[in-house]
Amino acid sequence: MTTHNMPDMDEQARSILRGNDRGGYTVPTAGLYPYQWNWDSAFAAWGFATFDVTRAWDEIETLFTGQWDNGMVPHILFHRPDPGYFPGPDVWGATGPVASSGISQPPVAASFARRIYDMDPEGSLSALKRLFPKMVAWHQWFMDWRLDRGAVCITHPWEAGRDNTPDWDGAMAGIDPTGVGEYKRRDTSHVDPAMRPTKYDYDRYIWLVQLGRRLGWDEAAMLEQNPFRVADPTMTFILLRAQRDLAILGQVLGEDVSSIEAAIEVLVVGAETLWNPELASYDARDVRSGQWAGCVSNASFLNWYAGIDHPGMEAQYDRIASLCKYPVPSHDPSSERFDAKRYWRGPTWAIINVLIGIGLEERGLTDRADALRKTTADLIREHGFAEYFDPMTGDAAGGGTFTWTAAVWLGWAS
Ligand code: 2M8
Repeated sequence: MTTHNMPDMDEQARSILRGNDRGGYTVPTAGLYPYQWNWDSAFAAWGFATFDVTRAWDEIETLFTGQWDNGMVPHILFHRPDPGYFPGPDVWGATGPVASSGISQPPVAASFARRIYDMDPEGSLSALKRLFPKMVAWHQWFMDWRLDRGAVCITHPWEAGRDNTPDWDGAMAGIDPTGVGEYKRRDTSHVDPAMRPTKYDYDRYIWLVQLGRRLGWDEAAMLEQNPFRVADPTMTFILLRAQRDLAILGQVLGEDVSSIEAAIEVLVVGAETLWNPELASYDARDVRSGQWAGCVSNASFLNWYAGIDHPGMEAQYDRIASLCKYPVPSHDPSSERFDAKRYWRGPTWAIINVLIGIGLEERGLTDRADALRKTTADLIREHGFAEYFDPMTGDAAGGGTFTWTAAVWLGWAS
């Protein structure tokens, strides 16, 4: 086979972004995910910014057209109906300005806004001015409704973005999905079911959507009645980092950032409530039962990204990284719940690697940061722009031509 006609990796990544562009927003991958997803979009914006800053800001501005009156920015915006995805807008029954889901996702947008601003301050200023108050309102929604001892809680596994991670197994076992009814999944017609969540998981995902809908997506009612409430390292570390980045952007704009600074202090305290001393790691905490998840996940290592540290975390990182060829696995390979190809129960995700890599670098753990960047680049070069990867073999898994993997290539790995 000749390779001289193959477009180079940068060009492949750019053409994935262009190919997944639906006009003002980008789908994660055609077929499997035909809508605008919240954190995928922020990564997409960063990827676009490497060659088209205007398009980058359009992506984030389109995301914020879906913002609710209470500040929440939904995890999916259903701009155009598509029967290829379940559950669609009719199942969610949410009533925002754009048809949407009723839950949110990790708020990485402000952090990528800061990166994009740094790439082109002049070309970014007007969009940044429009977005700043909207980002403040979104972050405040988390502070108002989702804190437990200062850590950020999720009300649905989809909210953390790590859908079927073992982190939620305890809380999921507490849900009795009787009465969920018949429904037809679409994900397993797009990709190998062995790489997706099980029916046990989906029954509970849909049951939680039905509950939220019955409660009118009212946060006060959900706080009272939703059995699923887990303090989550993904949300806590990512919001903490996003608040720090937003405070810096606010200063650039000459805004008063004292309330953001106060929120940072609350979240720093909250992050420490996720330290599980027996596990010697950051962990998820089931707020309803008071139980630890007992899981070292890739989200556990977002502490450096959030600007916090704990003795023992470097050793924990080295242990996990030594257990597979392509770290960072989404679950501890030495655990019996590890499953190398099943989505968030083992596979390596380029988007989490970049966030961990940024944190390692900033913490001065440069050897680890360089090594992680190199193995992530090898993964993508050798196995393609996949949704996720088997951490042992590097095999591509899930969907292909994936937007956020292309964005990570352009922004960091290449
Ligand atoms: C996955 O989640 C969606 C539900 O939101 C799904 O499986 O249908 C997760 O990996 C999530 O983190 C991601 O944002 C989404 C789109 O890439 O897919």
